[in-house]
Amino acid sequence: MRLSRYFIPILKETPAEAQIVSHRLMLRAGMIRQASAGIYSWLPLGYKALRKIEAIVHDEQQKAGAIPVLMPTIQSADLWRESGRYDAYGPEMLRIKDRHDRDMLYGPTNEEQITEIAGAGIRSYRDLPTILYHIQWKFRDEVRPRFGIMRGREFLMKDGYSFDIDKAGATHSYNRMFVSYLRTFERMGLKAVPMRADSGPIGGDMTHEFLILADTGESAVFLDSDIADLSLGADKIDWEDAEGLQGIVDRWTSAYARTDETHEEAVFNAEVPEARRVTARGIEVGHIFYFGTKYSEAMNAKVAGPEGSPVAFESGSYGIGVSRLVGAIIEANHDDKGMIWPEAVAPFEVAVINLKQGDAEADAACESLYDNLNARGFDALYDDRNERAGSKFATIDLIGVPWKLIVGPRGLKEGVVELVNRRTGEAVNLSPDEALNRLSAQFGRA
Ligand code: 5CA
Repeated sequence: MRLSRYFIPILKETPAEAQIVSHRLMLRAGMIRQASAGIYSWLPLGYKALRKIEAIVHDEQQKAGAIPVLMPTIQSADLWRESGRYDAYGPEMLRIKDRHDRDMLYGPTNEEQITEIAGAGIRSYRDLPTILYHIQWKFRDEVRPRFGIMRGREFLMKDGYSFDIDKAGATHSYNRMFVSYLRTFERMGLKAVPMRADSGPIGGDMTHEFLILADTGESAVFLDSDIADLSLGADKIDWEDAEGLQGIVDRWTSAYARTDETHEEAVFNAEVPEARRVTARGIEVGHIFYFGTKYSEAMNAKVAGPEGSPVAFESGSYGIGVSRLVGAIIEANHDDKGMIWPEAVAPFEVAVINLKQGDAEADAACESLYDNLNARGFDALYDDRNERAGSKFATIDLIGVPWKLIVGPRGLKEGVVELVNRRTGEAVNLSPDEALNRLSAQFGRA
């Protein structure tokens, strides 16, 4: 993309209404624009970040065995009457009437919709497990939408739902999603800690929230520092190996990690040595939940069991806050100049900065680098504007491009361009070819 032709409506002033850094930076960098309270348009740069995050979520869901579908945003109230949640949901649900005076709603989640689909379509226990998911917009009429897209009223969620014949199968599905979430967040360059969540009226201990530690998080969290040091790494996962997955889940749930909803001070103090006790704040980016036959019983969604008689599905639901992740990643990756995108989710991976636009040699070198980056599969941004160098750096650093290729007449005389890392500030002079090869190696695109 050529910056001169792109649409990044950058704000000069820091918007007064934004209380947290991710909201401020997203507004300043022209990533989003508020349409009404808690409802945002995604402008080109924000939309690009959102799509990158979405692509990783899709990929990791499917690797773990989940199948993508797409359900509507508008649902029939009758479905929700079957589960009993139409009345129970309260004012957070946006209720709509169509022209025939039928009650409709803008979906806040899709348990009912998917249970109806599974009940109608899955015939035999032999077809299980089945995990279906979609990435779709949700609406919740939050009392206090705030922090930009972090707590919106309209937001993008990945919600998945598992269908099994018994508790053992449902546990395997739950563990698949648990491990898939660890991989998903790690791949985005995030440290997300699974924490025991509040299981509410359903009971049981199979519900976890995944939180990113950040000072601006909405939840207070209490954890054993040991868990923050865990990482999954690039180990190949055998998704069919129920015991192996259980082992990973056990390892990640053995140390104390809870939000204020489930925190017990006495247990914390007894289980965790003082030096390892961490009290912090966190942003909830995922929530997984086993709920057994709650919806399948209520909605009569059954499958032929091994003895032939119909058995209600054992299910769980698995959410990821896809749009919230954009904000969460910025909260965890920024400095006083702006955002610092992790390479895996960076809207632009490399910026070519022309220090002297209009200089024949500098222009030609930049065009060539830009073409080569595109040919090698990079998401490259060429700052070809007629601006001072300082203003170009300010823009590129604000939008957090992880690598800069700085090109000017002086360097070109020596045959070099400067390759600079946004996070470390480390800079090296290299020939254009060497710089391209260095980047290809860095991104594994050699
Ligand atoms: N049905 C279940 C799982 S599919 C469910 O809806 N869970 S949830 O309520 O926890 O939402 C899943 C994720 O969506 C949360 O972990 C959070 O990351 C994100 N989320 C929830 N509410 C909002 C909101 N108002 N704005 C942005 N993201 C949100």
